[in-house]
Amino acid sequence: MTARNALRIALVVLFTAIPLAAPTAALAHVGSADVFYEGDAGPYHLIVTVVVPQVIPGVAEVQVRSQSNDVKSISTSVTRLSGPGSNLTPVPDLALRSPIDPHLFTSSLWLMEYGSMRVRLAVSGARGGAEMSVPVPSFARQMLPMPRWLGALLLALVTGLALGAISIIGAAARDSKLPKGSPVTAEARRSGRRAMLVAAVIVSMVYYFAFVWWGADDAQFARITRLFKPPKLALMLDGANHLAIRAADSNEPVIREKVMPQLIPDHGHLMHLFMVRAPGLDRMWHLHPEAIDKEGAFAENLPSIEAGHYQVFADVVDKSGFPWTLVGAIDLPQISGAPLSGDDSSGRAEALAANSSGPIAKVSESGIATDVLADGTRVLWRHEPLRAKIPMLLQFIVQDKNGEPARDLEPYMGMAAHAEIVASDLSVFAHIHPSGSVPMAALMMASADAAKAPGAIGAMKMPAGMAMREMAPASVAIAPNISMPYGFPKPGLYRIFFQFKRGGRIETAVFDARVN
Ligand SMILES: [Cu+2]
Repeated sequence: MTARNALRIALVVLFTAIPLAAPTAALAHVGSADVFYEGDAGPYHLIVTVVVPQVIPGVAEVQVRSQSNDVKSISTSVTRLSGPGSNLTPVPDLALRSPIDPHLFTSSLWLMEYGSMRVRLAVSGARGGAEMSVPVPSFARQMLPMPRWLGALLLALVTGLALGAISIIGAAARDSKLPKGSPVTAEARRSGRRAMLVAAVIVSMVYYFAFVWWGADDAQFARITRLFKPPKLALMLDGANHLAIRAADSNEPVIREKVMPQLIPDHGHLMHLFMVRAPGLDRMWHLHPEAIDKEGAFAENLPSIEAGHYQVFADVVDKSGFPWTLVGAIDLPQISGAPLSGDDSSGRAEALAANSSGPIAKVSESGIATDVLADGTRVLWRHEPLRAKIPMLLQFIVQDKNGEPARDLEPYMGMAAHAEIVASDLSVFAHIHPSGSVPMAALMMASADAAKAPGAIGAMKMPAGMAMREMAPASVAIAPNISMPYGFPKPGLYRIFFQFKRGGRIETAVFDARVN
């Protein structure tokens, strides 16, 4: 397989230079594969973006922005997030400091394996050395098709090679026993033809097995690529408000057999279920179904929900720390259920005019959008011009009804805030926090491991905005300025549901964004 892999890598290198067709939907959030993270490596506050490749093996681009002037150098490496090999650090790559912006460091890392990986950063600077790990789900988003011209070229080369080999063997058998300068005898000609026949049979066999091998490898790669498409949800309303939730039978068996039965809690819940009414995105429910068996089936007693067609996203994290978003849809009648309780929440807004070309409501010229909630709470969203594929900080400010900074914010499921970002055509769904797009469960695995890893310098600090319930009582003060690192994956219209907890109540502000 080494030669084959070498060929595949060579082809990957060749093809990544060729512009690709529109990327297909990918999980770990739907259609939003890149990783955004904000946190501390020891004394250094960093914002990290990992642009993941379309195919594996492939090159991930790592960008690190330091908030202080005292970072001297950053080196990066990739290991598994957990399990065998997770503590074996390969030789790190020194990240390049941008000549234009001394706070910006970049490096390119090969992602060779599928699954739950992490990028390790070793920082050195005026305040000593420190380490940080950023979990990165590694998966192929698509199979690169072989261009016809390349297939034809390779076939021509291979045929020429085969014919050349056969004729060389034939000529050798015909001429090698003849004395120098003597004419070719009939006997020599016959032995030449025999040798060519034997050579043809051997070469055909070699080629046959090579093609079988190629086909099997290709099918395996296709299977893995398919596996990492967002799995489908099977949703069924049984009874007045009882929603049964499980992975659909049409998924790869791995999803039902390995992923769903072995989930780990993220923000204290095994599943975060987001139901968004389509096409207007005017109602959003963020619920936490209970696991009802060990096979990965879940159920939720729905609250009162208005009738409509709902797009459903279920965020789960498997035991390797890999985040999956299962996707489904269901038509619901008017449902009357229990009031929301616990961490469950909902948001509502005017329908999003999906194809409106005019300015989007609530986004003012100055780049500050304001949403005033029912109780007078004001939420401001300050943003730079919104451009696709550019890492940015989404900055939110929560104010009381008098416009003063809110002083009574509490952690909501351990975080300062949560934001769900949905594209108007539902092709993108991302669930982010002040620490970024990485699930908290994976972060905990990465930081727990880094703290106990031999040679770890300095204790891991908590990622930005993270306040674990175990460590922080609900009364922990949360600053009213909350920022989240994110990059919109493509141009278009998006709706952002910004969720936070204030005075014991979970609130949801809604913002619309046109990304160019
Ligand atoms: Cu969240």
